[in-house]
Amino acid sequence: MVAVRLLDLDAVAMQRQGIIPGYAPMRGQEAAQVGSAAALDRSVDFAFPTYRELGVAIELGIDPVSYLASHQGAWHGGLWNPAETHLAPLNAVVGGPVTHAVGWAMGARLDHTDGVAITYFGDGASSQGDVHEAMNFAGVYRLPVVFFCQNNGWAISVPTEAQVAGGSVAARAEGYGLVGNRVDGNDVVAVYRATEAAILRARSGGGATVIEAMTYRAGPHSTSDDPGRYRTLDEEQEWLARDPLTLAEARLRELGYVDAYFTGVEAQARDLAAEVRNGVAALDARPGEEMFDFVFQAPTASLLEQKRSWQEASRG
Ligand SMILES: Cc1ncc(C[n+]2csc(CCOP(=O)(O)OP(=O)(O)O)c2C)c(N)n1
Ligand SMILES: [Mg+2]
Repeated sequence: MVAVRLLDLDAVAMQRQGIIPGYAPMRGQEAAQVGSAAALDRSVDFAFPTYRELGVAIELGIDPVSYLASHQGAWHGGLWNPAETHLAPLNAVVGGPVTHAVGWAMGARLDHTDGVAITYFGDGASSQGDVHEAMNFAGVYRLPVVFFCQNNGWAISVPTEAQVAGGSVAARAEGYGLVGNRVDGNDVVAVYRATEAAILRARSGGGATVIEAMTYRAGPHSTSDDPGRYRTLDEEQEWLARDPLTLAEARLRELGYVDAYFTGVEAQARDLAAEVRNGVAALDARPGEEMFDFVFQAPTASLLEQKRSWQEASRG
């Protein structure tokens, strides 16, 4: 979580310094992301992220430079291999990863594997039609899915209260025949336990769970957003008191961890952030052909034609 915090802060700094053109900060959501991803069995389960999932990527062992390559503009969706790492490409379509996860889970069922899909989405995404259809489909077919909603209080400038009728995303689960569970999204252990239980349930044929992790987007929606235009400093500061890193540190200190441990963790995270910064700054543009190469497993005739004409035009 400390490494994720520092990498996230540095990604914002890199955007301000012109090294990367844009970034969606996740500060405040470290416990929700790291705690949930830690519960996955990376050999069989598969995660479907949104555009704000640095913590999930790091916890799943993705090279941070590969993750940030999409923000640097070197590649859309990230430079890691989803098939090997079990993390799907970044998805900036709000609600998009939810349908993909349900489709993947249907495939897992048909292939008789015991893999579970976890899909990340926000409180805002929970209003999308796709998400309702995906939950209903998962309920009807009793699919192995964990619908992991990070309720971070905001969908850009729209507060959750203004768009989640009924006040709870988890409560909707019942209507789809799913189990709903609202957890403290800033408590990494609570998130881990809830996700672990949902995964075990899905793996043993018990169906899908909707987890609503109550957290807060401590920074702006993206590096082009100014939250001062729609929320108060008081609100932001109230959440700072429940910073997931502070809570985790207090818990570890209770267990007997002392200063030397925390300074060691921070030093390691700082070294990593410096290494990642150099790696991101050194990323070259990818060959342009790649925008055609990875659309379909077997390219269509019209795509090949587009590639040919693009090659001709770029030579000219
Ligand atoms: C289908 C679609 N509609 C609208 C957008 C523009 N958009 C990007 S993020 C966002 C808000 C999403 O809020 P939420 O689901 O709560 O996730 P958060 O950004 O808080 O992590 C919107 C409307 C989009 N990317 N895709
Ligand atoms: Mg949100």
